Amino acid sequence: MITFITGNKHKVKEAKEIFHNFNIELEHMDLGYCEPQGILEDVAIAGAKYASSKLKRPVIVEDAGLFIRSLNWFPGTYSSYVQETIGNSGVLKLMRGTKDRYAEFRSVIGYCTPKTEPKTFLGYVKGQIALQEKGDKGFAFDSLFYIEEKGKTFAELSIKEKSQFSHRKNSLKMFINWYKDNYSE
Ligand code: ITT
Repeated sequence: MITFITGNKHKVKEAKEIFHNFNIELEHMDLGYCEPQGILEDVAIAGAKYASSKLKRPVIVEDAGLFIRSLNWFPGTYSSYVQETIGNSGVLKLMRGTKDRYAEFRSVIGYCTPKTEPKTFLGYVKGQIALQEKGDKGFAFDSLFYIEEKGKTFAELSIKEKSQFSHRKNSLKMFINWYKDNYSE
């Protein structure tokens, strides 16, 4: 049994979809802890360590963000603050007239048990910042994140479709593979 610590209900839905095909039980808990600001890996390590020692059980946490190349990879670790302040329309304003619209979503899973040091797993997905928002599924930056091969934004995909190739799918898949190899009971 793994406990996923997050305050974001969308992440829980996506993680459940991804864990669904594997034989690992996932429960969800919101500890409401305050995240330190920093690179994704450090945030995930600190969160996983804190939660596993507090709950005395194995946990995963996730730190994710949107990284836009022409903005020097902003908002990155400031993604949730940017989402809450300027939002998607603010990001579109920052990108006005910009030709290079390459962006990545990155996700780092931090895993920790009370007896072991934290481990991290990084996954990402490549996309483009759309010229305008499209789609009403998903959350946060999803309506801005355009996937060329699909001809759609993340917000035009169902959770099932998004979870086949998302940053979250890629980081969780790495975690699950490692976990199965190391903890196959
Ligand atoms: P927890 O830390 O409690 O898990 P959070 O929402 O604060 O929840 P993060 O710090 O990992 O999560 O994520 C930062 C922000 O990045 C998040 O609030 C969204 O604005 C954005 N984000 C992350 N993954 C996303 C996704 O799949 N689709 C759209 N936006 C995403």
